[in-house]
Amino acid sequence: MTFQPAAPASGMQDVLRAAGAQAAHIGDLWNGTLALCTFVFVAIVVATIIAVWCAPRADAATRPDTSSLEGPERRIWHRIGWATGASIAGLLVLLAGDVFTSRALARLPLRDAVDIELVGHMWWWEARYRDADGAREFTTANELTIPVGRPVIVTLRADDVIHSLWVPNLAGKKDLIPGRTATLQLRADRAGTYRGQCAEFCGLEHALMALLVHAVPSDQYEAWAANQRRPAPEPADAAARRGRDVFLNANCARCHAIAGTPAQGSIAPDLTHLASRQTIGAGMFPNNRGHLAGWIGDPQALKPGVNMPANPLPPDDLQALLAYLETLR
Ligand code: HEC
Ligand SMILES: [Cu+2]
Repeated sequence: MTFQPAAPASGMQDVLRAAGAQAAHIGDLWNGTLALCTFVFVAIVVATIIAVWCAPRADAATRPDTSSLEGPERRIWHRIGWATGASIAGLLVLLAGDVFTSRALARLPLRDAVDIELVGHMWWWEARYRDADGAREFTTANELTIPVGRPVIVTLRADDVIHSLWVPNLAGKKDLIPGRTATLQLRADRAGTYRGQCAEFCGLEHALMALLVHAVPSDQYEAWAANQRRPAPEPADAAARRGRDVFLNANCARCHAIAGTPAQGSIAPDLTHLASRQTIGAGMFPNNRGHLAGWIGDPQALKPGVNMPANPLPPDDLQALLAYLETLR
């Protein structure tokens, strides 16, 4: 299989390039830990060199000069005491850094947060944007769009097996455990597309289970959300209309939903606004006609083990179906 990951424009899973408040706290903890450990490492190397340098030397002809060992034992115990104290102090500093980081992470202001329920499936992500007003809710898959500067509460659930969400540029890692819910709070402070990855082995396609997070300015987010709330647009031309019939008559609707049509399957990604996503197959392939055609014809060839059957369609039907899918903006 030739595998060309659909690389996002920025933020290729880089913990050291924080693009949000939570990742910045974790980055600070990392930098502090690295600085302290580097200092300890250098100190130990220097002490070792000094000890080797000053050690008594001998060869066949001369007896070792052990005079440096004849100092009072108290002095050696002193040094051991100091070194032990310094080690404990260093560990306490790390512990304090850890505690303060946890507190900082828990203190993200959450007023006016975007509320997203993210469900891990083998091997894709279902995202429900929740709202106190049920009519404003909508569902999408594999790509989140969030407003820059506004907090996001991601409620995590797993449908089948354990998964883990990790978008390193934005936040730490959190497990999705069947039967439990967890939450991850984050805020993007810089616009960009950040790649996340399932970080807990969840089966055959674990490595091909990515999630893109698009952080965009607030007005762009509102426009995107308003569009996602709308049902799929009515196909404008004959080819797309025929494509919709192909979709509804093939078995696609058993698994997939397209709002505004009779297709209401709920065990696979919602396709209502498929064309507004950059990738297909959980961040794996660019969302274009060629990859869609390959995916629909033989998804196993692109993502072995995937829970979607092959759909050998007559070429005309396939072209019409592709034309229809491209209208799902
Ligand atoms: C048995 C259930 C099932 C059927 C039937 C099915 N699919 Fe899928 N489909 C899936 C699953 C599961 C995925 C997610 C796969 C993954 O990424 O691991 C998927 C993914 C997709 C995607 C990529 C969506 C995304 O955002 O990544 C497209 C497009 C798609 N299917 C189109 C179709 C079409 C068109 C048909 C009918 C010809 C169809 N599917 C039939 C289960 C199904
Ligand atoms: Cu997973």
